[in-house]
Amino acid sequence: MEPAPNPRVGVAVFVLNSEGKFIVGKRKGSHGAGTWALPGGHLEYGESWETCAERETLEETNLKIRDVRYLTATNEVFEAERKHYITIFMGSVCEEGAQPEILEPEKCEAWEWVSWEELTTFGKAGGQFESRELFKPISSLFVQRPDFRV
Ligand code: 8DG
Ligand code: MG
Ligand code: MG
Repeated sequence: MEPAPNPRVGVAVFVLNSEGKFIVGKRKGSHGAGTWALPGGHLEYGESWETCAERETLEETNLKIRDVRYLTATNEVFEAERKHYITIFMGSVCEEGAQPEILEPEKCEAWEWVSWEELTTFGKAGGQFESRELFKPISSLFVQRPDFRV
């Protein structure tokens, strides 16, 4: 058997607007395709969590964020893909009225603004977002950090 791969660090970003809504995107082309996730990506060598959050958000949405802060973290093993992630969830705000752009169309189908309450109804029968599936690390956030709120 192949040696076990090392855990990697993912940084996921809640980008909030003045209404307290944040951006979610439909993933494309990599693991979790078709599911909804936050802007974010892999922590690079030497980077702080804050810098990674700013860089990934800018690369993926063209939004400049501020008040970037640590919120919580999860530990997730994707057995089938033999991937293990520590995910650092960061909070931030964007400029009033700013809108996300799809800068990586090969990785993202759409960006949308949702509230925390709406996010928790993704995939729930009978709800407005019934047909939407959450990226697994986000469902894990609900399980591993049940008291967490943005
Ligand atoms: P990069 O090459 O730009 O560095 O990476 P990426 O292509 O943008 O990576 P990604 O898959 O978007 O994010 C890296 C990992 O971070 C992802 O595979 C698992 C973890 N992660 C979570 N939750 C979230 C989330 O809500 N959004 C994103 N984008 N990543 C997340 O655990
Ligand atoms: Mg990225
Ligand atoms: Mg990404």
